[in-house]
Amino acid sequence: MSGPREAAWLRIDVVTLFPELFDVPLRTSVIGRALERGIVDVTLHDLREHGLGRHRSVDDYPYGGGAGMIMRPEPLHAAIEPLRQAGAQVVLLDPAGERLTDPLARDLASSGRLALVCGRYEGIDERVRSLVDREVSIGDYVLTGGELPALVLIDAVVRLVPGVIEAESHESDSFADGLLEGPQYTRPETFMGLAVPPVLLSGHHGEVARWRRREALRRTLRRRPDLLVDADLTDDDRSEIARLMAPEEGDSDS
Ligand code: 4FD
Repeated sequence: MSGPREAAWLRIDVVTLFPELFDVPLRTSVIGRALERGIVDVTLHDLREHGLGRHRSVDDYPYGGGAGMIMRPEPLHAAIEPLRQAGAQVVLLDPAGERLTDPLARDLASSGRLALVCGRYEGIDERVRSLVDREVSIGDYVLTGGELPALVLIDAVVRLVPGVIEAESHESDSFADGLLEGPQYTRPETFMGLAVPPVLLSGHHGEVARWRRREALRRTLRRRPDLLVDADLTDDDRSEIARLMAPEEGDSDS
């Protein structure tokens, strides 16, 4: 039985011209459940409500000429300022921002209150950057708006809020310790002639843990050796990596 709930662990305000883009993703699955349970709260703010003049205009032509339209600063300022006043950390989704990584997601998840600002058109007036605390990019590609990046950020962050999923599920995530996750299996024991590694059926928890660690190291070494520089590695891990790097050893690309 759930009595009256205290304040959500994380409040997220979203400023967007297309609040409807958030409806289905936020109602579905893990995120939908976290919102329903009140662990997280998301409030959508339609930027059009702060549009200028009879046409509620939010964009204009670029000074100096050029293609496309630029978002004007006044509507964004009007939408953002009350959220900052309320204590939100203000984040602009922008291809030129700091890359969203696992550590950044964990940092944002513990911030208490976020305001996500979604741009559209060919960009935003440069002066809007001085209204935000940080600029975040989900990767090196350009999208038609910041809404999908905001949803990616919300998904990455909400699942890390305590109580949303079992802690074990994200403590073993790829990236949680700076390594890729190794292979995982469920039934059947043999699929298309491919058997589950016997150690996983052995019931030896210690051996299973050691095997998983070795496979995580192997996969990271083969696929993302760049991650090993900053990974949390023990001396045993380092010996294992040396062994995997020796010619003829553990030479599978998985
Ligand atoms: N890679 C990303 C974020 C936003 C976006 C926009 C300035 C363009 C990709 C501000 C320029 C917003 C990303 C909207 N595309 N497009 O995270």
